[in-house]
Amino acid sequence: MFGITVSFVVLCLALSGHAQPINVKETLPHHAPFQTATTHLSSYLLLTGGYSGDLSVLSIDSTTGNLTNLTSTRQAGAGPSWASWNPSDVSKLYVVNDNAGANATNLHRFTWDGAKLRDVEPGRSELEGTVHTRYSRRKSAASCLLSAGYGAKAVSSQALDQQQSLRNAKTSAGVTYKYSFSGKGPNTARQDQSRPHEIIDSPDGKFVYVPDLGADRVHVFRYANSTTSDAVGQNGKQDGSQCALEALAPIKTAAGDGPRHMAFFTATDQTGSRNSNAKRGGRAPLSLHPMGTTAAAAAANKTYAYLVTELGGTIRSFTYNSTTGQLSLIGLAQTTRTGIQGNSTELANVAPSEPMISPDGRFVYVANRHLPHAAKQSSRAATGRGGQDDSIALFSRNLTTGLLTGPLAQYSSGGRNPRHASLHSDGKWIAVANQGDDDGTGASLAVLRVNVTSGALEEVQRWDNITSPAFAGWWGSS
Ligand SMILES: *[C@@H]1O[C@H](CO)[C@@H](O)[C@H](O)[C@H]1NC(C)=O
Ligand SMILES: *[C@@H]1O[C@H](CO)[C@@H](O)[C@H](O)[C@H]1NC(C)=O
Ligand SMILES: *[C@@H]1O[C@H](CO)[C@@H](O)[C@H](O)[C@H]1NC(C)=O
Ligand SMILES: *[C@@H]1O[C@H](CO)[C@@H](O)[C@H](O)[C@H]1NC(C)=O
Ligand SMILES: *[C@@H]1O[C@H](CO)[C@@H](O)[C@H](O)[C@H]1NC(C)=O
Ligand SMILES: *[C@@H]1O[C@H](CO)[C@@H](O)[C@H](O)[C@H]1NC(C)=O
Ligand SMILES: *[C@@H]1O[C@H](CO)[C@@H](O)[C@H](O)[C@H]1NC(C)=O
Ligand SMILES: *[C@@H]1O[C@H](CO)[C@@H](O)[C@H](O)[C@H]1NC(C)=O
Ligand SMILES: *[C@@H]1O[C@H](CO)[C@@H](O)[C@H](O)[C@H]1NC(C)=O
Ligand SMILES: CC(=O)N[C@H]1CO[C@H](CO)[C@@H](O)[C@@H]1O
Repeated sequence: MFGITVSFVVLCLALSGHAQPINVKETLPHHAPFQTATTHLSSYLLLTGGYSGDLSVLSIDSTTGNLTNLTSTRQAGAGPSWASWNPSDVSKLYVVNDNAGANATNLHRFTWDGAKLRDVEPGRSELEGTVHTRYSRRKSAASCLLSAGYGAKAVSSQALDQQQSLRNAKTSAGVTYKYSFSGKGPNTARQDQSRPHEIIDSPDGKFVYVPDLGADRVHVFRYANSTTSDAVGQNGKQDGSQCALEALAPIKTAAGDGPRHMAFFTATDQTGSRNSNAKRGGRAPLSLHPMGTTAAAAAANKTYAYLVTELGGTIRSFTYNSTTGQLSLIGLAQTTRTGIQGNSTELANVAPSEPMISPDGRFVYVANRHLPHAAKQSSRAATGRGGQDDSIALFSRNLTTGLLTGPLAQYSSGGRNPRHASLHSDGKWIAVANQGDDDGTGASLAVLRVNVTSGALEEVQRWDNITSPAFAGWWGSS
C-alpha cells in the first residue's frame, strides 16, 4: 500500500551525451560582505512572503522589536511561501512559489547586496505545489537543495554547483533526483494522497525527513553517497550523485494525524544549551540558563526532534539516533488546552502549523490555527475560519529528558491563522505570519517578545496592512 518510487530527472543530457552535470559559469558581480543578524547587534533581518506575491525584507530593532520595511520584490511569483538559505553564505536565498505547477518556474534563487534582493536564477523543483525548500546542512562538498511537493506526492533533491546555482530552468544543466510516495489516510478531505509538507535534514546533515500529512508518516532518507562525499566537488568537479537519497524505514504516526512540520534540538554540554540553528548562524552558544552538571552530562550532544501533526493537533517528541537516523517516540501532547473557542472536546482540530524551540532548550512553542468545526471534514479552502483562538502555545522542556510539559499557556498569535512562525536564535523574538481568514481579515505580521526567564510572550508589533503572509523567517537564524 505504501511505497516510494525513485526517478531521476537528468536535465543535461544534450551537452555531451552523459549525465555528468556541467559547471555553469556565472558572471556575478562581487558583493560587499553580507551584513547579517550575526554581525548587526541592533538590526536583525526578517524575511516574509506569502500569497500576495510580495517577498519583503524587514529589519527589527533588537531592543524594541520595532520593524522597518527595507525592501520588497514580486519576482518570486504569486506565492513565495517559504525560503531557505545557504547557512555559510546567507546572501544566497532560495524561495519557492507554491502557486506554480511542476513544469513552471517554482523556485527562485536571489542574492542580497545589503539593500536589494536580486532574482538571479528562476528555477524548478520539478514538483507540483512546492511548499517547502531546504538548503541541505550536509557536511560535505556537495550542496543540495531539497524541496517538498504537497501536490506532487514527491520530494526532490537538486545538486547545486560551486556558484550555488540551480542550473536547471535557464541552463538546462542540472540534476534533480525525485522521490515519489504512495499512501493516504482516513481523513478523506485532507489525506486523499501523500502530501509531503516539509523536507528537513538532521542538524548533523546526515539524514533527511519528510513529514507526510496525507500518509501519516515521516519518510526518512540518507544520502546515498554520504560516506564518500568529501572528495567530491573539488577541483571544480561536480557530481550530482552526491545529492541522491536512499529511503530508510519511515516513522509512522497515528492514522489521521497528518504530520506537518518538525524541528530539531541539540543540547551542548557544560556551557549551557544551544539550538544547533543558533550555532549555524555563527554566534557563540547562548548560556542564558546553564544546566546543572548532571543534567548537562546526561543530555550533552543528544539531539531531539519535535513533530507537529496538523490533523491530530499534537506535538510528538523523539530522540534522534545519529547512527541510524531513526526517531524514537518519547512523548506526545495536544497543542492546546482550550480547544476550539473553549470547547475542550475539540482539542485535535486546532491545525497546529509550526514548532519552535528556544535556544536554551527550556521552552517549545507551537503555532495553533484554530479552525472551526467544519474544517475537520472539508478542506481549509472550502471553509471559513474560526480565528478567535489562534495562538502560540508554550511548553516547558525538560533539559535532561527532552520531554515536554504543557501547554502551560497560550498567547495570541497577533492575528488569524498563523501559518508560520519563527523564533530568533537570540531567543528573544517570535515573528508570526498570520495568513488571515479566507475573506482576508485577520492577516498580519506580528512580533512577539519572549521573556527568556518565564517563556511568556508579549505582542510588540502587529502589521495588519499586509495580505496573506505565509512565511516569517529570521534570515540567517535557522
Ligand atoms: C518604530 O520606529 C519608527 C521610526 O523610527 C518610529 O516612528 C516608531 O515610533 C517606532 N515604534 C515603536 C513601537 O518603537
Ligand atoms: C514593504 O514595502 C513594499 C513597498 O515598498 C510593499 O510592497 C511590501 O508589501 C511591504 N512589505 C511589508 C511586509 O509590509
Ligand atoms: C509536465 O511535463 C511533463 C513532461 O513534458 C508532462 O508529461 C506533464 O504532463 C507536464 N505536466 C503538466 C502539469 O503540465
Ligand atoms: C559533545 O561534543 C563535543 C564536540 O564534539 C565533545 O567535545 C564533547 O566531549 C561531547 N560531550 C559528550 C558528553 O559526549
Ligand atoms: C542507534 O541504533 C543502533 C542500531 O539499532 C543501536 O545499536 C544504538 O544503540 C542506537 N544508539 C542510541 C544512542 O540509541
Ligand atoms: C464541542 O465539540 C464537540 C465535538 O466536535 C461537538 O459535538 C459539540 O457540539 C461542541 N460544543 C459546542 C458548545 O460547540
Ligand atoms: C527532568 O526529568 C528528570 C528525569 O525524569 C527529573 O528528575 C527532573 O526533575 C526533571 N526536571 C524538571 C525541571 O522537571
Ligand atoms: C519575565 O518573567 C519573570 C518570571 O515570571 C518575571 O519576574 C519578569 O518580571 C519578567 N520580565 C519581564 C520583562 O516581563
Ligand atoms: C504597514 O504598517 C507599518 C506599521 O504601521 C508601516 O510601518 C508600513 O510602512 C506599512 N506598510 C505599508 C505597505 O503601508
Ligand atoms: C546512488 C548513487 O547515486 N550512487 C553514486 C555514488 O557515487 C558514485 C561515484 O560518484 C556513483 O557512481 C554512484 O552512482
